[in-house]
Order: sequence, then C-alpha cells, then structure tokens
Amino acid sequence: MRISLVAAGVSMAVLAGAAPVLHVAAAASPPAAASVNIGALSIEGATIPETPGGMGAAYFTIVNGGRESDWVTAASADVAQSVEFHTMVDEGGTMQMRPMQDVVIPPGAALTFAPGGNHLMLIGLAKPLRAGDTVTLKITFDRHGEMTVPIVVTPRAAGGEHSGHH
Ligand SMILES: [Cu+2]
Repeated sequence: MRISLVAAGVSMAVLAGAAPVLHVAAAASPPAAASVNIGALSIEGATIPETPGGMGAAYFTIVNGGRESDWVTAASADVAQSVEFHTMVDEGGTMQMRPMQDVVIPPGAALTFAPGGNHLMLIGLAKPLRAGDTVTLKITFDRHGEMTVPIVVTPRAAGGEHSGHH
C-alpha cells in the first residue's frame, strides 16, 4: 500500500521538526511487506526475518522516482541500539559484510537490500524478534526528510534463508 504525501508540505513539516505521520491500515490478513513513500522517494517491500537475538537484518528497496539524487543521513530502529547499512564484499573467497560508506540513490534508480547482499544490520537487539512483532524503522534522507517504516517481523522460512548469520 502507498500513502501519497504532498512533497512540499512534507518538506516544510520536516524542517519544522514534525515528522510526517504515515498511516498503515491494520490488516486482518497476513501482513504485507511495508511500503511507504514521501513524494518520489519510496521504501518498498520492507521485511525483517525473525531472529533469536543479538543482531538482525532488514531488507527493502529504496526507489528514487525523482530527478535528483538523495541519500541517507541517519537511520534507527526502535528495537536496536543502532543500525548500520552493510554491503557484502568478497574477501579471498569469503563473503564479508562491510559498512556502506554512502547510501545514495541516483534519480530514476533503485537500491536493493536483500538476503545475501546489502542489508540494514540491526545491532544490539533488546530481545529476540518474533514473527508478528512490529519494528519501527526510521530512515532520514537529505532531501526528502525522515521516513517511518513499520515492519512486521516475518517467519524465518518466509523472510529469507540467511537471516541470522551472513
Ligand atoms: Cu551486516
């Protein structure tokens, strides 16, 4: 589902310190992957597989339908002490995760975070994430402001095979 907001109005709200409120309808059916947008920038298909604790990972695609690049300036999750954008690099035949230096989405491009590749690492989880839990992710973009993404934790089998260790 999408919630369209008037871009100019959102920008003013962010400057004034009032984050836009994104309403996501409560679903009686199985939770759909969360998708939200501000203007031409959207975060689509957000999922978090359940994890026994310690660390977790969030997956989604950031789509920039606008005419200018935008980039992440801050990110947080209510269940984690901190979050980091990670990418996977081949270190002598072993895939290792490394912090991304910049998370930039060029105009007309999409940046995908998916199991086995880029991911948003959830660090310092207060408790295990169980299927059905809701995690609130906040990602702030330089141009579009803060996006709030409510994500329902999915069962491991449905959320990706490399959720715990990667
Ligand atoms: Cu990682």
